[in-house]
Amino acid sequence: MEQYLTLCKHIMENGTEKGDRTGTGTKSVFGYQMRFDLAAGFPLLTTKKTAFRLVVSELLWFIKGDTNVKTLIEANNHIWDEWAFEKWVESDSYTGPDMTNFGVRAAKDPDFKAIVDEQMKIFCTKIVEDEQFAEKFGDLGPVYGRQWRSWPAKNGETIDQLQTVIEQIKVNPDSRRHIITAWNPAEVEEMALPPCHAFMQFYVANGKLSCQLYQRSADVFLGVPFNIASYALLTHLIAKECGLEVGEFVHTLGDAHLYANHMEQVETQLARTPRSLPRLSLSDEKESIYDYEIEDIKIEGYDPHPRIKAPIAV
Ligand code: UFP
Repeated sequence: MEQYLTLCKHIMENGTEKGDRTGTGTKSVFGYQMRFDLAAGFPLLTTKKTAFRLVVSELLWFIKGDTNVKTLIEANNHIWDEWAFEKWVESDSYTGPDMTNFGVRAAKDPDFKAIVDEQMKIFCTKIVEDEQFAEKFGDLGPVYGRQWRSWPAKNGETIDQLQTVIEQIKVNPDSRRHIITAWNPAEVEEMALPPCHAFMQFYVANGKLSCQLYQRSADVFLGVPFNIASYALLTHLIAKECGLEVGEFVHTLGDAHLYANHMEQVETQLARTPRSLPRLSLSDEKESIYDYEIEDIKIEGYDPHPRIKAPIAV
């Protein structure tokens, strides 16, 4: 994963200081590309422990077309909590302490963070225990799952982009139209977070399936390691279903940034030496990409350096 460390160094050395929506401040470059040979090992970061189980449960959630955090919370995956929580605390139903700008405030003030954590716990419990609450506040709007599996078409029907791509890879592998886009301009306003990994294309040559992703906005310390693993996994799953080997994952970034409050963590990581990549192990019993459950997808031989904590910008 030298590619990833090179990107971090590149931003540290060449990035422009730039304000951003979250008010945190970043160092940023525009336009960058990394390539990962998926046959050479699974690209899960070894210079810090990265929670593969979260990658798996989130990807299966996308693949199944789900957009409600309930499924993730039940799988003990809390990566989307903040965005659903935000909708709740801004609504009339919320009666707890003031949560205005909770992300930025919690990052600066540990006492306030404890209050946020407590409200977040209440939120997660309600999502799991109260079906109506989950329906109202757990749904993130028409995010990835909806656009991948049921993009609303003009005639009132929906388009299953994922299924179309899989079918086309099987019958027409040479096509240059193996595209899935999550960026739906008509619905961006309704989404809790407009898609960051917005547009992907698949490519078949020499019996191998490759994938290129265009990611418009990339939190290089916290988000990107997940995004790489997620698309590598998606490529493996589609390749398996289509009877192909895996080729490359090409990761193209738009605004690639390091948040101002991640700099120390990045330095820690850059001082570490990468270790050999783990391998992916997929259950042989699943016929279709839609049948996988979390326990069917495992990573083997993963021996990373310890985890590095960093605050997330909401
Ligand atoms: N982000 C990622 N990867 C993701 C994801 C979010 O890096 O998969 F969902 C980061 C990028 C950015 C923030 O720092 O989240 C989104 O903010 P914005 O919409 O302002 O680009």
